[in-house]
Amino acid sequence: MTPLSQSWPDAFSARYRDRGYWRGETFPAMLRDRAAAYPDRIAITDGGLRWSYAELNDRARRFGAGLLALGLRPGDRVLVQMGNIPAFFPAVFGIFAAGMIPVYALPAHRRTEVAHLAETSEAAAIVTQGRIGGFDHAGLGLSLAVAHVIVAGDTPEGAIPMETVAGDPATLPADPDPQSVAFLQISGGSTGLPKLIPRTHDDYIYSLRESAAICGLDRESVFMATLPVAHNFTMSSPGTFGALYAGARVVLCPSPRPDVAFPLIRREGVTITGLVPPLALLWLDAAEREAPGLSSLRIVQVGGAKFLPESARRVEPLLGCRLQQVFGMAEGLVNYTRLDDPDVVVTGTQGRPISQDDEILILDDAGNLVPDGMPGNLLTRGPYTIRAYHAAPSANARSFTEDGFYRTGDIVIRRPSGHLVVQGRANDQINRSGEKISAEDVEDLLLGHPDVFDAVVVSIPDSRLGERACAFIRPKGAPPRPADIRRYMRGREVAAFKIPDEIRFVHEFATTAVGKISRRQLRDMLRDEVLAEEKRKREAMPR
Ligand code: OOB
Repeated sequence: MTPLSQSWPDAFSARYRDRGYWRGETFPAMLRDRAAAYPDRIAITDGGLRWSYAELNDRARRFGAGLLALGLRPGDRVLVQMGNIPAFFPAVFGIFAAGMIPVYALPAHRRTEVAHLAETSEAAAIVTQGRIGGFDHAGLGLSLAVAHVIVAGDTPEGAIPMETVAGDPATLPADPDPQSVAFLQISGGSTGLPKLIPRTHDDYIYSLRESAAICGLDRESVFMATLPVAHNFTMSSPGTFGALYAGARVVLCPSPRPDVAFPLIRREGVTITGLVPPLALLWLDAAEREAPGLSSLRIVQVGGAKFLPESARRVEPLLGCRLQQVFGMAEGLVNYTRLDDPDVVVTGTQGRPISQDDEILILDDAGNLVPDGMPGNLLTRGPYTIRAYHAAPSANARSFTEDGFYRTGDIVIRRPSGHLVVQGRANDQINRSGEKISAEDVEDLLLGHPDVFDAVVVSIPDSRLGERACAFIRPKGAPPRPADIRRYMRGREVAAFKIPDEIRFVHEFATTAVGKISRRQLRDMLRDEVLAEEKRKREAMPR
């Protein structure tokens, strides 16, 4: 097994410890301590079932011991693909308690992505659920090359029902080293399939403890997970883990639709939740039609993709609570607008970093610092930003500078107050409703189609999705139908969000005088063509 590590140079580690960021806390100890401090308070609910902190801790520990009884060993990697169901928490905290490493897949991931994650993490087991939104995840689990497939709920033949994975907590190992890797998150990335992000107990707990403080979470708070629980935003900004850290209650929302989410907020007295911009728009439109009466709600966070000021200004009047913008990344750095920031800052910026020790560099393409107010490439390093991906030497060489700064790929402007305004991406990543799509990954898939000679995928600004993907395809002969291309992609078992929203066929792609053009230039040219065409259409519309 390839060893896992994440380490900072000694001088940095010493500083982060001296300043009280890294306190030697670990996830197994965190849940145990909360269960001891307030055993009877509700930790997790889906609106029906309610687990207290003591019950969640017991379930997690028994499940962790059950993993050991199956023959898994501390250090083993366990893939987790679950939706917003209570079982996610005993699963993940059980894996922690057993000294094993959760690897988080998203519910939208299909065979291509999940098999890639299982393979690169060398997963020994997967914990999943029967179905999410009609898709057979247990079946997907069984098709993978992992030794154990554990399923919450309806369990097909050949898989292990989660409730039967139970052992004696006395067999659990001692708490892990706080500096060791706690889990593997996944990167959005701009090239190929997701990379694995090793986060340590110390660094991640710092980020969620501080996030909980910034959002004013305490034991009376009620955090609702509206977005997928396995995403970094929902997990730690402050997310479900930040809520558990604070001793608050976590409510799991099975669907982000207003007709499901609003009644749950009212019933459970939810005080804070997080959304991506397209969902925020959906909620705002629903609230405009009918006053939602969300009197308990104090904060709606919006992040994952750019939230435009026009929309941001609608949040407080329509939802009756404070807006908080969140600009973060699974690699580390998270920025928040603060609850007491002036309104223009809350609606017009994506926040400022969590930590005094988050170092921010904004550089032009030649690597020179740009002055405040000018757009540039955002680089960062700090007490909870990784220094390397897992087992990815060439990605690491591209994504990190020699002195350990992470190249985020985001173009931002810094205000003199330190608040950042996101302008876009430097590389070819499409941010579709907060789902990150690598243009290269989709082009690779399209090139596998027998009728496709070449393909170029570009992001187009979209009023509903933020950005949508448009594929330009040069066919080998007669162009196939767009529906054939879509069917082909589904057949390749990739996440549905990767299937281009728009497919156009072209005879050839532009070249320069010497007959060559970089894919980057080609994407820019094709995007400009679409934008010019949309502009012509808008202008031709009768007023
Ligand atoms: C969050 O994490 P990831 O890893 O899925 O995606 C990170 C990327 C950023 O590099 C940026 O390109 C984009 O998502 N992004 C935003 C944004 N928040 C994230 N772009 C514009 N405005 C924003 N507010 O998406 C994530 C992780 C933790 C907290 C929140 C979001």
